[in-house]
Amino acid sequence: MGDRTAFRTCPLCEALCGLELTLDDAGAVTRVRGDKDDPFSKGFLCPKGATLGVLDGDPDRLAEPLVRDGEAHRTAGWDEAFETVRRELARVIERYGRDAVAVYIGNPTAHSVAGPLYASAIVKALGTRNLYSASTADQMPKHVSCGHMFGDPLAIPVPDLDRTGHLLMLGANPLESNGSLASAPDFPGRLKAIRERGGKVVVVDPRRTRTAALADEHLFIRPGTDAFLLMALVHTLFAEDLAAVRLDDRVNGLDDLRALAVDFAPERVAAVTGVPAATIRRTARELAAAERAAVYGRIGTCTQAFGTLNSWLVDVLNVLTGNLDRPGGAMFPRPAHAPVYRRKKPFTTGRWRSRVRDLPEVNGEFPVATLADEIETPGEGRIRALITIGGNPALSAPNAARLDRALAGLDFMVSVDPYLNETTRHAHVVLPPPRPVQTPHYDIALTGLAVRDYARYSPPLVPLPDGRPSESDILARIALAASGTGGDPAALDEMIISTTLRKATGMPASPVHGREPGELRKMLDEAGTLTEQRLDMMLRLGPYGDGFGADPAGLTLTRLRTEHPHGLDLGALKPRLDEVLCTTSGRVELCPPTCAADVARLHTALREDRPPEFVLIGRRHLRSNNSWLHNVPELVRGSNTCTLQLNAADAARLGVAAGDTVRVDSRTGSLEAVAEPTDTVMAGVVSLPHGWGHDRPGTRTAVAREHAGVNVNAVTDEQEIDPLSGNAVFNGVPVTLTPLRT
Ligand SMILES: Nc1nc2c(c(=O)[nH]1)N[C@H]1C(S)=C(S)[C@@H](COP(=O)(O)OP(=O)(O)OC[C@H]3O[C@@H](n4cnc5c(=O)[nH]c(N)nc54)[C@H](O)[C@@H]3O)O[C@H]1N2
Ligand SMILES: Nc1nc2c(c(=O)[nH]1)N[C@H]1C(S)=C(S)[C@@H](COP(=O)(O)OP(=O)(O)OC[C@H]3O[C@@H](n4cnc5c(=O)[nH]c(N)nc54)[C@H](O)[C@@H]3O)O[C@H]1N2
Ligand code: SF4
Ligand SMILES: [Mo]
Repeated sequence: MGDRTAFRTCPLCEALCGLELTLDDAGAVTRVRGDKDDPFSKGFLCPKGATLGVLDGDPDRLAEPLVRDGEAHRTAGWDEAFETVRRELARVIERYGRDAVAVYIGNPTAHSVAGPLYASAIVKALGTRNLYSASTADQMPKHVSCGHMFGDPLAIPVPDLDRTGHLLMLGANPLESNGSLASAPDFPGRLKAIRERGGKVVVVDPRRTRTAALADEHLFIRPGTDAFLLMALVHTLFAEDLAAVRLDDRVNGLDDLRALAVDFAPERVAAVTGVPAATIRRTARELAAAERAAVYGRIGTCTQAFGTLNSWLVDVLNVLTGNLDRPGGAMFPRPAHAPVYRRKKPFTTGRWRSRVRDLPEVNGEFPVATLADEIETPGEGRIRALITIGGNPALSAPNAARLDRALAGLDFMVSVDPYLNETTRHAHVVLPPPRPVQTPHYDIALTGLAVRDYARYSPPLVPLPDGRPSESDILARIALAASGTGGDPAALDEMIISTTLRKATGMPASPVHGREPGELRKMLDEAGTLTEQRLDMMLRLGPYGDGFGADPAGLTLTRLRTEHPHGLDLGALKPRLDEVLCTTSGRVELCPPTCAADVARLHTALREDRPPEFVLIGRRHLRSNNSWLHNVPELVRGSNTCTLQLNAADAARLGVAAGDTVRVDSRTGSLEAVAEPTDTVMAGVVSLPHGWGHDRPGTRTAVAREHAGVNVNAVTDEQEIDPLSGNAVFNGVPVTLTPLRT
């Protein structure tokens, strides 16, 4: 046979790059290149994608389930593993009730087909309110602000990078992260192109990042103070009569917003933000004057105490400058698999509340910041069992050291994860998903955030050995175990398919209205596995779909796979506010009462501003990926290190030199890190990357252990959250520094 070439989407980050893989006879990946024929990524590849083969063949990747015997894990067969899950979940539910079982869903689940298609079935089958995910350590504020403004927490406008003439970017560093909540392969190239066509890029960040260095202008900002800056920009637009709302008849709350912003003149916020008043005014004027502009905020603006206010004000600026839903502005992607005819219920939060801290449910979830409370606090409804799916909260959650201890006390834990790591070492059963090349790929979550409408399906390149379940099978079998029925996972897919088709045929606006569900069901058979049939169904009901034959030229999974193996470009983003809006008023809520009420906290903070001497923020590295790529030798070389960056003048004052050890203390804990003085970090700010701390006993990641680093979340605080979204606060954590000479 010899080597063969195959194509697929990189599953590692949000950029959706196409890959060209070379595989040998045995199915091992021997080479990775960018797929030149992918219409979206056009051959772009980053260092992480380039090592997908190494990751795929990592000897530490689990091939079989593990079951815990005392403190150690042993290999087990799939039947034994699933039977243990069924038995132990049943035992906990019978003894303590359904809320005693919690689910934690981690980041890679947003990059898989299995996660979006099957994880909710597990939660439903359990009937638990204890759902947690990495979303409350990430983008939940954006869901909440979009939910309040547009009615749908998934209606997130993205910057129309390829057509904008002016980009104001806060708390994002796409030169390291490759972009987030804005899927754009070769994000750096797209930024350069803005400048090349005469546009302007402005970056707001407490560090002079690689992205800031590429931009026309970089504004240093004190961590956690973006809401003041954004309010002052809004203030200036009103005060100087620069607001040019284009969607006048579609917007509510303009006067309320103007009244709210009155108190935030640039002069009032200059000291707290560190941004001079004249710069704020100029920034507002330039934003208003630009013919096509977009404001974009990312993780730096979400993981702070004012996360929801920031996320809201970013889109307020897009509306006020006339740039929402317009080419070159901030636009709503139209993913091929999401039906547009479905009417959604207007967004609300707090339909139920958490037991210990009385926190509102948001998007059906509780904050990961309260997971340890719910495990540790005695009483009815206490969490006794946990299912983790592709997550490493023992490193990623705020005050992770506490959560790590809490996990050790669970009656039962099962993890769907390819590694025995800091989190899964606590699991009684570990169920490993197959290798990436054995896994189908379609970006259900991320194509809804892409800067062009785009679809690509990657079938598995290497077949699974007999009896080896796919990740979809694993999740479906957990769902069945949770429901107490056991049996054939196919029954779950059949149920979801028949429910969806029945609903679709009953909806007047759907392309299959009035048709016979049974006839449609048969048409899915040719798509392949049940997972593929479900994808086929979604595509055919979607905005570019064939409507089950209604539009013979439309999209099906088979067509996507056979006619577009390198992916299908569905064009630039299109104005579609009408399709998206589902507020009760039918308008964009520019000043939602919930957000307006939270502005009181800004006033309080402005009055009480006595900044701590040092605050901690995070950072990302191009060759890292949260906690789980540190086992790839090629990625943990060179500059990808877990150092404490601090301002060079601060370091000199403290007598700290490069390479010295510094102790970092906070309310919750303490850690020791190696100092890296630099003038890229502003005075009073220190920065540590997250996802490190691989020195725990009982893990099986040999390379990561040699590059252990320290866990920044030993000093972040689970009691500090953004109240509207429950999101964790990772940026702006007050810390003290103590030099420890080595
Ligand atoms: N290489 C790599 N890529 C990744 C990841 C990774 O770990 N490594 N993780 C992926 C994930 S899960 C996500 S969510 C995305 C995130 O994608 P990005 O949001 O682009 O992530 P970061 O690179 O952390 O950039 C955040 C920036 O916010 C700045 N910042 C910190 N505090 C503040 C503040 O208070 N205000 C402002 N304005 N800025 C602040 C930081 O200095 C940092 O430069 O990246 C994804 N891509
Ligand atoms: N201090 C601080 N903390 C942070 C952040 C920060 O900026 N600063 N960022 C936060 C953000 S944005 C995020 S998204 C979270 C991430 O938090 P988590 O999602 O909890 O953590 P990850 O490190 O992404 O863990 C991924 C896990 O999934 C497993 N995995 C990899 N591939 C697969 C797969 O195909 N299937 C399955 N089932 N599992 C797989 C890995 O082995 C690993 O155990 O961290 C948050 N924590
Ligand atoms: S940018 Fe992201 S999607 Fe593209 S190759 Fe790198 S890790 Fe993969
Ligand atoms: Mo994230």
